[in-house]
Amino acid sequence: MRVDSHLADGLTEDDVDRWVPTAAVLHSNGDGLELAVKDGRLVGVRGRAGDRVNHGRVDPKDLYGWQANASPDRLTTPLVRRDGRLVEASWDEAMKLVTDRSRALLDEHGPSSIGFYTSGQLFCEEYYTLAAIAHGAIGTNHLDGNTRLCTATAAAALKETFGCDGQPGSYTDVDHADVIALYGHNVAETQSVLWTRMLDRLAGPNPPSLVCVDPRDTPVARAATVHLAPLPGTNVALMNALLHEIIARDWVDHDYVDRCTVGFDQLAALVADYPPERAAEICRVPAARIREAAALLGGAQRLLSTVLQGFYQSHQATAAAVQVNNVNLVRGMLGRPGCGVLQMNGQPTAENTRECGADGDLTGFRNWANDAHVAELANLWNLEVKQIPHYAPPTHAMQIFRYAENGSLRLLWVSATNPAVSLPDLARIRSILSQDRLFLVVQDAFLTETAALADVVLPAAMWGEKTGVFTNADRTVHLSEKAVDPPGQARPDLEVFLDYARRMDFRDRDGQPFPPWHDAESAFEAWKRASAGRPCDYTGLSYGKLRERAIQWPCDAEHPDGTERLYADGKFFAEAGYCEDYGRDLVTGAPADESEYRAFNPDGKAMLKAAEYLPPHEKPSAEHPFALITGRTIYQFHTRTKTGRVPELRDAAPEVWVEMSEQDAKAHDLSEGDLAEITTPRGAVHARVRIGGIRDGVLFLPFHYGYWDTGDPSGRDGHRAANELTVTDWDPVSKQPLFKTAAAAISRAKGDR
Ligand SMILES: Nc1nc2c(c(=O)[nH]1)N[C@H]1C(S)=C(S)[C@@H](COP(=O)(O)OP(=O)(O)OC[C@H]3O[C@@H](n4cnc5c(=O)[nH]c(N)nc54)[C@H](O)[C@@H]3O)O[C@H]1N2
Ligand SMILES: Nc1nc2c(c(=O)[nH]1)N[C@H]1C(S)=C(S)[C@@H](COP(=O)(O)OP(=O)(O)OC[C@H]3O[C@@H](n4cnc5c(=O)[nH]c(N)nc54)[C@H](O)[C@@H]3O)O[C@H]1N2
Ligand SMILES: [Mo]
Repeated sequence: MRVDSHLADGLTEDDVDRWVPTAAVLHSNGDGLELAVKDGRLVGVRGRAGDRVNHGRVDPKDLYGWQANASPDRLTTPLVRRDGRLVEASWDEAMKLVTDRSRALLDEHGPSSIGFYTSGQLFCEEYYTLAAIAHGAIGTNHLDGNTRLCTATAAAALKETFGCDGQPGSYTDVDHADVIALYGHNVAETQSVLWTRMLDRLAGPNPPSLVCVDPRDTPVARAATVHLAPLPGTNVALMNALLHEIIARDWVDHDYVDRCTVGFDQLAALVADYPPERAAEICRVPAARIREAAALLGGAQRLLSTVLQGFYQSHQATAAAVQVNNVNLVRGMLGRPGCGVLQMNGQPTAENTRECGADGDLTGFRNWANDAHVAELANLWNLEVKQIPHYAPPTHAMQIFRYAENGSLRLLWVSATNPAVSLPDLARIRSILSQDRLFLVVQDAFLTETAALADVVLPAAMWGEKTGVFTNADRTVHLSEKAVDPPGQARPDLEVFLDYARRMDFRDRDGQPFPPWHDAESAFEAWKRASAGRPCDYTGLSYGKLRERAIQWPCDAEHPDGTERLYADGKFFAEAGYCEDYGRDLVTGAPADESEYRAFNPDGKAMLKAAEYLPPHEKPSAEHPFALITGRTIYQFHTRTKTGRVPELRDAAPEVWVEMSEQDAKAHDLSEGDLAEITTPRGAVHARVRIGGIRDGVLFLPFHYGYWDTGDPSGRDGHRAANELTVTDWDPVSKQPLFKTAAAAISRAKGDR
């Protein structure tokens, strides 16, 4: 058994005072780790050999990333804006500004003038508390997470197919599958330990076949048996052709389809119109290659499918992701070892944002349109039903920013996310966040591009400095314990939210303080009660039990050791009275109501939903001839607030670049290393050219590079962040923004050569 570890220079394991159990927070894999502590400081990390997820292996970002906690520029005191400048203040002063403004807004404009934009990087206890405060105590519908940019489509695709969020598969499916299909998922760079698990299979006996769908020549594509490189934004056409072949050649498990699903006839009728030749034309992929891929999917005995941002950050995101569910369902490949779907998460704790209802759903995967679910929540919180908004689904992030732009939302509280770099169309986002009439609270560990625009900045304790649980993409729950004290006056997010609730004097129906919990463990116990009887049931877990090992939910009296795979018994969370959502039209996003849902799915089966392909809204043109996509590199995490402060990672990928094919580079007279200007109707970015590794007609920019380390964190004249170029637009079903479809031009930047 290999256990990866890294300790500060000159130290050995003998020097370490304590090892503190935790899990990785720089991706969604949930790798089990232990932090090394010496003299009250973090000095290293090692993998947990017995952990079900990583068996001791550690991703390069996790090996070095812990050093960011000790950065000299951590925020250590609250900051408040005075005469246009951010100056140091006490917690009392800062919180008084926040509570005074909250009270004034509640009195004058009501709860809808207040909104919260949170993260996929806090802990479960923190999201549950924030959901209780926003949806319960304040009664605003405006609470969402950056999970909207990340895994909103995973949740939506699971809801459309299974009636409810909840990952069907398990990572152990990697060990058993004979075909693994990866759709828009560069697992080698974004969940490298999961990739090593796949590499183990490829190097061992009976290696699986790999299908990779990605316009770039990623490490996954290079290892694949069949690599399909479609033009960006054409995933639905490709999926329909794959389903066409599977159905036309009758690679269908009819018994499973009859027993467990509804909608097969409609699906078969729609994909009948998508022979591989039609998709080949749309996607610019050889028809023969599509047939090869279909034959692998159709001949698989144990098929594992994974999906991520190449599908999710696209204009038909949910429609495409649902077709992957359909492939597994028509093949009867679910709920057995090696047969699974992983609608992937991205961020370490995105699963909890979703479960707790901090992201556009109600707590515990409850259905906002089901009055009984809302009443249940009101009873749980001991609040009046009318206190919990349920006139519409909780507001999605792009709409929250729209309300701020319009001026109906006057206080925006941003926690653990950096929208001034990560949202699309940054010039617009900066102008929304810098308005005078918007009171902006930013809770972060660093003075980010977003914090630089705030009225109040609250210094947060990070992972390693606070205790809580979080859940990875295959439902594995880890406990992450406090190892060291936070710097200066930085405080855990949970403490800040509870402090706000106490200062606001929120009360329940009996006049007791709300929320009634007071620390991480009491918040977890409250969350367990909220999850009871729901798909994400945590009632069988406790901090004590999680100290022994990580466990997959649902975990209750019936399943005290957790649950490896959902839907093994062919039963789904899809019964109309139980489901999380009544579903939507995959093309328009129009919601169905309860009676429509019951008519389509009277017995609570899995739903096969079909969708016509629609071309992207912004198509390449004479002026902007390229399809622009954006994404990640293995060494950096998001806006680099952590990885950019760690020399090993910062220097491994120090500056933004643009990838283009050799043929395209030649046609535009660009060579390796040239400084290019990439433009879209929104803005311009300057980046060095890298040639190769991508199909013709497509440009790729990593989105990690913002402005905090450029001398002017405001980014006002910025030409570095990929999101200067992206468009304000989203998938109609999941409302996830389109980071992977825009039309762009490229030319040599002025002054180069
Ligand atoms: N190193 C590193 N790891 C990370 C993160 C990080 O920032 N850095 N972030 C974490 C988070 S939050 C997330 S969400 C995940 C994201 O993990 P991934 O989704 O694996 O990463 P991305 O690079 O965003 O996109 C994946 C691939 O989609 C392809 N793609 C683009 N457009 C299309 C298209 O139209 N169709 C298809 N089929 N493919 C397309 C891109 O070429 C890219 O290789 O990574 C997690 N892990
Ligand atoms: N163009 C383009 N844009 C994208 C994407 C893309 O592929 N292309 N991907 C999208 C995706 S999938 C994602 S997930 C987003 C990520 O976008 P962001 O969420 O904006 O990225 P991060 O840099 O991770 O920001 C997290 C912030 O939380 C802070 N933080 C860390 N831990 C804590 C904590 O415990 N408490 C508090 N209060 N703060 C903490 C960090 O310092 C950091 O500032 O970007 C999205 N934007
Ligand atoms: Mo993400």
